[in-house]
Amino acid sequence: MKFLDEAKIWVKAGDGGDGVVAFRREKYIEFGGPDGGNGGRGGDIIVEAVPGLNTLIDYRYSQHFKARKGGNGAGSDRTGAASDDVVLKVPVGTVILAEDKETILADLTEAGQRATICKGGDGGHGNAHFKTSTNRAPRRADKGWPGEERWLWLRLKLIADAGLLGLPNAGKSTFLSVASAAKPKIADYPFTTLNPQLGVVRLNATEEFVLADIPGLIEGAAEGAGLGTRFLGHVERCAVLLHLIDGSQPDPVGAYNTVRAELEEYGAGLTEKPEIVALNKTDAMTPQARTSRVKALERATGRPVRLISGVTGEGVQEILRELADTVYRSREETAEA
Ligand SMILES: Nc1nc2c(ncn2[C@@H]2O[C@H](COP(=O)(O)OP(=O)(O)OP(=O)(O)O)[C@@H](O)[C@H]2O)c(=O)[nH]1
Ligand SMILES: [Mg+2]
Repeated sequence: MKFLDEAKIWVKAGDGGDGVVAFRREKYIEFGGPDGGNGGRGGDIIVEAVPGLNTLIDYRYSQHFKARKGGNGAGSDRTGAASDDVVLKVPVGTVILAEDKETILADLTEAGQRATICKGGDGGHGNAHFKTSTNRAPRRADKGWPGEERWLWLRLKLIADAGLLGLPNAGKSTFLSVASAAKPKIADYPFTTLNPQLGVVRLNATEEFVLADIPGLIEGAAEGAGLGTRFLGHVERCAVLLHLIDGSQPDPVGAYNTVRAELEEYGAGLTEKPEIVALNKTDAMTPQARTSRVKALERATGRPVRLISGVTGEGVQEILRELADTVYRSREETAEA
């Protein structure tokens, strides 16, 4: 299935049905009063997060959604039928933004969560409604009220507990493939990963968390170089970031700083998130390189640096444990807040 994490759509709620002018006409009853009914309500536009969807691709092909007009009123005080709401199904994690792409109308983070984005118009009053002691035969009936309409942006921010970061080729997808059952594409060229991928990491029968792999970042990503930073939206909700650095390359500190500078440029609080730093591909390093590169990285980052290898599995279980503990701690903090 193709992946799409942004879509612009136009929605319009149903107009209200019109009220009518009608008078009671029956044999033997003279001057039967007004009995024109009200119009029915137009349908709302509702957006609902549903499980099992993980892309907005459906909204690439179909971009206009309209709810039907409410039924018109009728004689004998009959109200028009309300029309059905239109429910747009989106993946869990979808943010609904106004046309300015900034104003958040709704953030659907749980399956089943719904938001009414446009309200249907009320039906117009029929002439029965305008009857008064001084005007017993009103000829006034109102048209239905228009339904709201607007342009919307749908933006998917995947819900993952932990996110993988690093330059292209750092070994992010390899790590995801050994930590979970996910089967991301892996290759020795940059930008192998073109779309975010999620995997469920199962530590044991009761402990699991969701890990996200996103395309690699390069210098200038925030200005659009490489695949840019747009995929960072998918790690915005993560409790912890795992920053992987290719230890088989000579300048791990430069690699670390490049990625951090892009996070800084992107904003959204990513640099304040808990980060675990790991020097990857230890299997491809000499013992001297291991020692000197870890030392250099620890000095530059001011924190401990893990040594791992996605290929041999060295250090992988330990780091998954550490990620899980950070995720649980953050879940507890959110629960308390
Ligand atoms: N020796 C060694 N090679 C590794 C290790 N992990 C990944 N690689 C290799 O490094 C290359 C890149 O790996 P990927 O997992 O595709 O890297 P990535 O970070 O997902 O790259 P992008 O998707 O392009 O950002 C592949 O050739 C992998 O086989 C490791 O632990 N040791
Ligand atoms: Mg990859």
